[in-house]
Amino acid sequence: MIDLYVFPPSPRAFKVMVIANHLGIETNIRPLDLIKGEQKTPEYAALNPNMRMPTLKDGGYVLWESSAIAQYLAGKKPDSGLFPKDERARLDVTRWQFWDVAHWDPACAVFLFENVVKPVVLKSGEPDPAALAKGGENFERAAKVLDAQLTGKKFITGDTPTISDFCIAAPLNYAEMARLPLDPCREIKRWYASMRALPAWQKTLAQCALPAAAAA
Ligand SMILES: N[C@@H](CCC(=O)N[C@@H](CS)C(=O)NCC(=O)O)C(=O)O
Repeated sequence: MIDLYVFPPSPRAFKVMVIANHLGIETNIRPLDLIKGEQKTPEYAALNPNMRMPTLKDGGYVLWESSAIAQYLAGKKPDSGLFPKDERARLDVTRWQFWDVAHWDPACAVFLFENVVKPVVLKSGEPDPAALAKGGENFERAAKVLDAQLTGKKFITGDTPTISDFCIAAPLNYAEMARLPLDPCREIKRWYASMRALPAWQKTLAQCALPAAAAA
């Protein structure tokens, strides 16, 4: 069975867990407590030299980076449509995954860190207004692009969800707590609600002990 090393409260853990659940792939969840520093043990560092999660282990095969793990899981069910076979359709999904890593994930991460991790999880201080102002500019710029892309489409690349939808929607579980500035983004809110309604999404929220009520 596939082992997934994850810190379940993290959106990057959620990304890979929800995709596995949506595809009906059974996984062995290996929780790593980042607060206790469990990612820094020599055993884990041997699997993932970044000492970050998530990491996948399938027999002797080890893979880290959540977006690559998403592709690997989708490859186990090639007919699911989550990572299309057609080259251009596949590149469209890959393009949005790169956009996630380059723009969306870092923009959301500032809000998650300043408004959730720092004051609530680490209790290490108040949110930094300068970081939030800069983060806000980056978030609005990226959110505008995503909102426009979703206009007239059910999902990011068309009528059916792909791994890019799962990856990009994952941080929105924290929209309210992290105070993501989503007010002008009607399409993002509509699309996120449809992702959240998926049975696999609800199952994963429960697995990660996140609230089941809509947050965006
Ligand atoms: N680009 C990586 C990012 C992984 C990452 O930064 N994980 C964080 C938690 S969200 C982590 O494990 N941090 C532990 C640490 O910094 O010690 C991915 O998507 O897999």
